[in-house]
Amino acid sequence: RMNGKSELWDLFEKHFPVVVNELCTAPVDAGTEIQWSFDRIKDLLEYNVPQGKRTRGLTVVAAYKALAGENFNDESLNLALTMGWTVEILQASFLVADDLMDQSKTRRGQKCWYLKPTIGYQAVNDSMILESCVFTLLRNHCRGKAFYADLFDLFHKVILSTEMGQSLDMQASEQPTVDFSLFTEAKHAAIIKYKTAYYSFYLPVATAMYLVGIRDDECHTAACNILTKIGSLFQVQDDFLDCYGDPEVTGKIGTDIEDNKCSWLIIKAVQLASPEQTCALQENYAKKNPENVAVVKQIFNSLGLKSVFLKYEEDTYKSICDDVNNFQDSRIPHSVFLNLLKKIYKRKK
Ligand code: GPP
Ligand code: MG
Ligand code: MG
Ligand code: MG
Repeated sequence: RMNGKSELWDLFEKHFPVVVNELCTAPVDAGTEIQWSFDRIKDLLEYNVPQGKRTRGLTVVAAYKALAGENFNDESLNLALTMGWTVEILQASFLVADDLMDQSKTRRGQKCWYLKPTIGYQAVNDSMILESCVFTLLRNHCRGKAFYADLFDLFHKVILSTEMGQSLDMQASEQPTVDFSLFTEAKHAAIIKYKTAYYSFYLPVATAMYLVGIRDDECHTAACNILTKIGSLFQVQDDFLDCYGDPEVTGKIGTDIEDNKCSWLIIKAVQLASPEQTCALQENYAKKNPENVAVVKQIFNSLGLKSVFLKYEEDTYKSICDDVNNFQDSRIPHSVFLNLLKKIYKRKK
């Protein structure tokens, strides 16, 4: 394909309006007033859900295809497509709230939802609406099926993990003063595993596992260990791209330095900095002024953080490949993990 997109992408693309239609069709007895609210949800979904890379949603469908074997049929493929968009809607719910909390300006190449003139703090409610849409879709499509309770528990647990990770992330950054002693590797590892890895990598694959009836703890734990490792690498890349990514490509402008984030880059910088550089970092981190941000970026550059990151990315990639090779359960082909890993390795967006 010239545009690098797949048949799966087309199939998934076509399914989005089906999901929107389902979520935005008012019951026949709904009054005209609440009809307005349904129309608004349509705008909310169309602005915030389909513009991303769709990695999480496509992963549900690709993993379902890889795992289904003889269970594969059009009806269950349709369910996998719906669950793929369910995960993308959950992601949108997190991003709408995250951009407000991080005071970001752009997302996926457009203005953040909360910055739209008619939205503002309504974004809080809109994030909650998006989360409710997740459970509407689960109920509409899975109620009465053997895996309903498993999926319900999975989504609920993963949402709470993400929220706990987000609160660790916010707690570390909302300190009244800059205190790098709070930014430890262990804290960073917990932040990224909880705020990103579970929902971005374990959730899509676990959803596919439950859809095909793989529900034992041993298999879920083993898969989760590898998938959260991939997810943690993904968030380290996100931390790196916050400073070194091209906003034209990532679709977002970094805010980690301004926001006093416990990011991979600042942890590495503090480890490598001279006492003078540490002082300068302390004076210039967590300030909105572009001149302060520039000083921080200059120190990052002079410490060679780009190559430190590239080495980390390569070493982690290899270590995850070893983990996949040691993964024994034949119900999950190694390609499920390796395709994800390949997709994110050396990513620019
Ligand atoms: C990514 O952090 C983590 C999330 C988007 C999860 C948010 C969770 C909530 C419960 C709201 P980030 O701020 O580094 O992402 P980005 O760089 O995309 O803004
Ligand atoms: Mg953010
Ligand atoms: Mg954030
Ligand atoms: Mg980020």
